[in-house]
Amino acid sequence: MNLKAYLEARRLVVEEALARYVPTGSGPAARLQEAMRYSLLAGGKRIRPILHLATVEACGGDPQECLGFACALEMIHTYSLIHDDLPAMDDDELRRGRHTNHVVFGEAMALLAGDGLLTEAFRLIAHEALEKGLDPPRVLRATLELATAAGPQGMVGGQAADILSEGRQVSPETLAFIHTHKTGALIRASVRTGGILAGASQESLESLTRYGEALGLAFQIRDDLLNEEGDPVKLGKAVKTDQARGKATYPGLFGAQESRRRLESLVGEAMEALQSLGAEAEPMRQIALYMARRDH
Ligand code: GRG
Repeated sequence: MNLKAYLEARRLVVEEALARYVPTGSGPAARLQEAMRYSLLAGGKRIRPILHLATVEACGGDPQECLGFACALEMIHTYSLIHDDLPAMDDDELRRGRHTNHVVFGEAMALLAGDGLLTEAFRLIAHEALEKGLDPPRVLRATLELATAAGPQGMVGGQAADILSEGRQVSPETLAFIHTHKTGALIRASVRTGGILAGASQESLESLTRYGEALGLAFQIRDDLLNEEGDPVKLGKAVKTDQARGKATYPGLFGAQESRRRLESLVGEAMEALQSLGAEAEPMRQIALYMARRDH
């Protein structure tokens, strides 16, 4: 299969749905809607919704039914980027090749745009489930999984640990906590919720979990390496910022060579986890291989 064409086709489906689900607003709060759309529709790889839809298909589900859930994942991811870029956090001025949300809309509106996207994500899930008559226990399980991954037991907890570790020498255990929570949790959930909504068996869910966990960590290690040696134009954001801020990173703790070795071995683990799934899981396999070589 041609992964580039697959990713591009899926990206377009997601883009179109996102623009529809978060419409241009009117009235006194129209600026908020504009701020939400500014970051949400600023490009980005859309890897979380694409992973979700690929998993739904690999497990025999209907991706059309899960498009709302896929977009909710991207909305939560975008909220986290807006808040992460704020002066109180990483204080970044460039994201997805354009000025960060607070630079354009001001800090108060950027905070609210993040809040709006996070809340809207869960509203969208409930709305789509009712509208499409989805199986309530599956939707509830997937929603619980997503909320756990995004909240203090997942991404928010990882971000807190990351901030609390800035400028300190961290142990390999703390670094693993930061990576698996800050980035890994939402990627793992993108995969697992696809399986849950598609009605995957317990055995398949266990395989999906191993795949999602390996992929999540691989994604973050690649991100760390790109921050050290990537091209800021391709990345659409500044590089070498981790070291300057005293961030805990994989290459910082283990060196670039060991990071690359670990990345390759995680991709191998992800591929192995999919062995029990059939040909329908080919896009998931290709996405795992892409993780090790992505340049943005
Ligand atoms: C503020 C609650 C809160 C969490 C922030 C996402 C995040 C947690 C921090 C972003 C900082 C960062 C560089 C994390 C590393 C991995 C990551 C999430 C990179 C950005 O995701 P991509 O590469 O971005 O999928 P695009 O723009 O392609 O969507």
